[in-house]
Amino acid sequence: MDLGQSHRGVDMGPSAVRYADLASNLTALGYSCRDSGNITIPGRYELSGTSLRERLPLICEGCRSAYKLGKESIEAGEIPIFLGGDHSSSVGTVGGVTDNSEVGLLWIDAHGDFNTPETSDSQNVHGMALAVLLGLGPEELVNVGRKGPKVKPENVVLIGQRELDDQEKKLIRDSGVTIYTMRDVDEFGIRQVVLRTLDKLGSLDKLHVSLDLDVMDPLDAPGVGTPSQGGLTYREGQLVMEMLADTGKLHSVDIMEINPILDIQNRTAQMAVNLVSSLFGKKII
Ligand code: 4U7
Ligand code: MN
Ligand code: MN
Ligand code: MN
Repeated sequence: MDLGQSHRGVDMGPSAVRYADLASNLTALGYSCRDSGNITIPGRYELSGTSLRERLPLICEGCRSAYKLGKESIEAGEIPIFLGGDHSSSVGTVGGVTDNSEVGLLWIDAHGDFNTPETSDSQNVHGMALAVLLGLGPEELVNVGRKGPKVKPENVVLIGQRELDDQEKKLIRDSGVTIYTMRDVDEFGIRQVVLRTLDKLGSLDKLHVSLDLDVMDPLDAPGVGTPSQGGLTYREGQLVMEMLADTGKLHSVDIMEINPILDIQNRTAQMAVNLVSSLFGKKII
């Protein structure tokens, strides 16, 4: 899905990640891997405009499909990996994987995605996804899959932010979520940030990782629609994933916002595959 923002091409993210051999990397780690194909959004190419009002019903439709697939995958005992697409898809994916149980949510992103239609200058839904999951924003999106908020603020940790809008900052502060911005990464180091995150979510035995590739430094991961200087280095990203793998609590994963049109030789998709491999337990030695 590319409806949650304004650059075309992010709907090709899943193809780029498949091309970078996600499936065979997981198989090499000893997993069996099932690709359930793409979610199509009927009517997407007949859209005439870009207004939120016009796009919202289609975004809800896509999120409902993702919700259903996520719920079914969890019920089948799998660890679903959702390939975006823009980050608005996570309204569906996170909803689906939290249908049966309480799950800790890690939102790893250059941005907070905590806007509402009232605070957002861009009106892009990918910048509202986390707020929606906490119950703020358009009612039809908040109620995708099941009514109301999908996660509790005390179960949410954001990591890697460096670009927050003014009103968004206030919403984040008032919400009760935990946030470790790039300043925290600079001051404490990424290892300490992950340790504190795991401590905060320590009472939960399931973790959903929502990875927006724009959290990485755009010099390493140029294939994203909203790049932001000063991101995580490749090694920092790898350590986050390795430490999360060590918990044995991985429940589900989003790989979001890869735009192959803006990428250089599929570098960002390749990085995503390397990060996911570490998240699934790949070790250097
Ligand atoms: B992403 C932004 F204004 N905050 O709301 C907005 F800076 O999913 C960016 O994290 C949102 O990539 C980025 O449009 C959404 C902007
Ligand atoms: Mn995002
Ligand atoms: Mn982002
Ligand atoms: Mn983005």
